[in-house]
This record gives sequence, C-alpha cells and structure tokens, in this order.
Amino acid sequence: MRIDVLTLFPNMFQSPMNESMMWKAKETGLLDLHLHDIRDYSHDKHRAVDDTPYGGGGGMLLRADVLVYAIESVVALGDHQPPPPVILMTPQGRLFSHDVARELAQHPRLVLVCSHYEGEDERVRQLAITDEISIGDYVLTGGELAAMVVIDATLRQVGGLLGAEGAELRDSHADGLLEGAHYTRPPVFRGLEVPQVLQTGNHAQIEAWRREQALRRTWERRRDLLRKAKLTEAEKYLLAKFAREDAQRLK
Ligand code: 6GU
Repeated sequence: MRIDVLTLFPNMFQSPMNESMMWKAKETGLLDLHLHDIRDYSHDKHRAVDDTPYGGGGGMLLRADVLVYAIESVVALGDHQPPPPVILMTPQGRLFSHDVARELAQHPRLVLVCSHYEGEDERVRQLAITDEISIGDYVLTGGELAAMVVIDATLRQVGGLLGAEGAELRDSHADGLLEGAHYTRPPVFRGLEVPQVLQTGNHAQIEAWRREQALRRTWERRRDLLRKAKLTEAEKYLLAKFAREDAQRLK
C-alpha cells in the first residue's frame, strides 16, 4: 500500500514509522510511505503556509492556495485509477474505528493531510478532500499523531503484516468484542496461577473459555460494543448470566 502524508512536520514521523511493525512493513514492501512537507509547496519567499482568518477571531489558518496545490501535486505523483482517497485528519472528521481501518486497507493508495493551527481554509475541503477522519473526541495540536494511528491500524488489516496467519482476525474489536486475558510462563507468579483449562491442551475447551473471557471483559468494560457484536444463543445466555450475577451482587 502506498501512503502519501502531507505535513508541516515530516520529522515527527521518523521514529514511529521506523520501528517495530511499521519498519517491517516498509522492509517487506507492504508499506510505501512518502512524506511531503507542505512548506515546499509555498510560492512565498518566506515559505509561508498560513494566514489570519477573515472576520477575525485569532489563530492562523492553512491557506487554500498552498494546500490545494500541495495536495494536487502529490496526488499526481501516482497514476492510481481510481484516484486515491484524500483524507483530512481533523477532530471534525468521522470517527476512526476497526471498521474504518478495514475499509481503508482495501485501497492501494491513500493520501493523508495533516491539519494544523486553528485548521484550514474551508475551500481546501471543497476542492481537494474526499474524506475526513478523527481518532477521538479530544483535540490534538496537529493531525500527525492521528495520521500515524491511522497508518498503523490500517496496515494491521492489510494481509501479511502480522506473523501468525490471520492474527488480525483475533484482535480486539475484530469480532466486535474485546480480547480476554492471556498468559505465558511462569505457571505460578506471586501466587497467581495460570487458569487450569489453558494448561490442558483441550483446544475446544480453551476456545470456549477464551470466548467467555472476551465476552465477560466486554460486558464489564464496554457494554456498548455488545449491541453490535454477533453472538450465538449460548453467548446470549452467558450475558444473561452475567446480568444475574451483577444483580445478585447489588442485593
Ligand atoms: Cl485527526 N486531528 C487533530 N488535530 N485532533 C484530533 C484528531 C485529528 N482526532 C482527534 N483529535
């Protein structure tokens, strides 16, 4: 997958995109990452990219002429048909999620635009942006960290990055549930024992136990996710049991 990022701070990507899985993704050719400094597209002798807003109000905005020229130049570097989505990273965008990551992973190329300052001239959206993404309901000083979150989560959904075959299918959220507990050696640590069932080698039993743990954790922490999760009758029965246990505790 080719990803082009437009940013005022390309150096912010250096360490995060060159360690661990992102490094591996680049090494194996899964990720073809291109960083573009928006400032390089300014026609101004001071390389200015921002200006004060019409109507006042303070703060600075990215100029439409600079940013649209930058985006159109970068899109033209590839010859992908249809042209890639051009995604503005902004707290006003649609909320990023596992499902959005899977959707983005279907594209051979993405262009991510990192906003900064108080935002950008509205005409950038009208002329050059096809999608807007936010990674949560809080405001970051710029879109760079959000872009890195999107790149990481999206690449996880492109087959071949994770070592174990289909490991992405077992992630939290892949089936609408959080993951349950995991254990490795030692079998007893400070009096805490690895659950017996995991030490039996009975795979059917282990799978059932794991599913129940995932269900219990989701029930305890993110009940909102259960509304969308696909559950079997047996799992719905388990949820009813959790609810009864909660009710017992309250008595
Ligand atoms: Cl994508 N950008 C900024 N600046 N803040 C955010 C965000 C993006 N997502 C959540 N907060």
